[in-house]
Amino acid sequence: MEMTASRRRDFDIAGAHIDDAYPTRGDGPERWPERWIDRADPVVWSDWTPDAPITQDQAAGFARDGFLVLHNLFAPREVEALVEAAAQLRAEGRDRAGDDVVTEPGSDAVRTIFRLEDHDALMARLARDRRLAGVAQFLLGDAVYIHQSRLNYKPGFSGKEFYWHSDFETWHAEDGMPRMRAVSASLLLTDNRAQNGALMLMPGSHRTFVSCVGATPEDNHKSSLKAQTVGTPSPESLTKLAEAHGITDAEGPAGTLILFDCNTMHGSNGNITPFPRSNAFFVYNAVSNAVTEPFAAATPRPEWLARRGTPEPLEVATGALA
Ligand code: 6CS
Ligand code: FE
Repeated sequence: MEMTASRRRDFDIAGAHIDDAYPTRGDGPERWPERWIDRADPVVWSDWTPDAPITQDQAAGFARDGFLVLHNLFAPREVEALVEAAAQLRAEGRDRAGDDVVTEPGSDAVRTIFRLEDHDALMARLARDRRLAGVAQFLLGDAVYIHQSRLNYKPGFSGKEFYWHSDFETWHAEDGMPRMRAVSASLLLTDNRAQNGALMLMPGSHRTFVSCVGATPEDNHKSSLKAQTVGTPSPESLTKLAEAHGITDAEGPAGTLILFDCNTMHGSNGNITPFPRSNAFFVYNAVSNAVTEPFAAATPRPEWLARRGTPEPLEVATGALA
């Protein structure tokens, strides 16, 4: 099927017809105004049973809000080992300065490092842990793999904001993720408070897909990971969503786990406090939802941003990390 530069509608791959349930990033306001599309996918893809890795209330809360904050899942020594591994990765990242190391706008302070499980054994073990991957399998009702992972540092004094966005809108448009069957797990490695740029989420916003205006520029990720502009809702939409759903600060001490649906509207403020805000972030995608061709970009993003090809299901591990 012919793919136009900025967007693709329905298309066939190896005989399987894939339709675009969430068209976005049209060519311009006159031809493609911003629109709200009702979510066409379940939020929790499994029925709860007593052997589920989260309680029935937690599962219901995730379905209702599109996120769940879990405290005290990790022992202090596990958190210490992860903080140490993150510091090591950051030091190496500074020296490595590869494409998969993103710095803060206007400085060389490390903002994000990608593909944690490829660079550190403890992060690879964390990625498979039942408290993350096991919960993701339950929520997504399928075997899972890591679509993307990253260490987010929001340094003290200079950490910049992440503007409001739906991750799925980007993963659908630029990576080719067909449906809303992915969940992010953010493990806090420092205390995250509203004052130092903790994640803000709009509870319930995951049920609305905001189809954004504006075609995807070439190599968009080279700027969007520093400051995202394309694929973000208008101030009018964000106002309506915030008025309807409110805004929750996902705060907690190091070791807190935030799970959020791929389409929950979220963002975070800058950090001018002396206290860094850091988290290890794993995106779990259902094996049956493996990425295809981008739905609204001329070329797919690099592998360090989105795992491509036939996914290898993760084998869930139990027991202490360290
Ligand atoms: O573009 C992405 O894939 C990343 N960007 C943001 C701001 N959140 C999701 C994801 O890690
Ligand atoms: Fe995000």
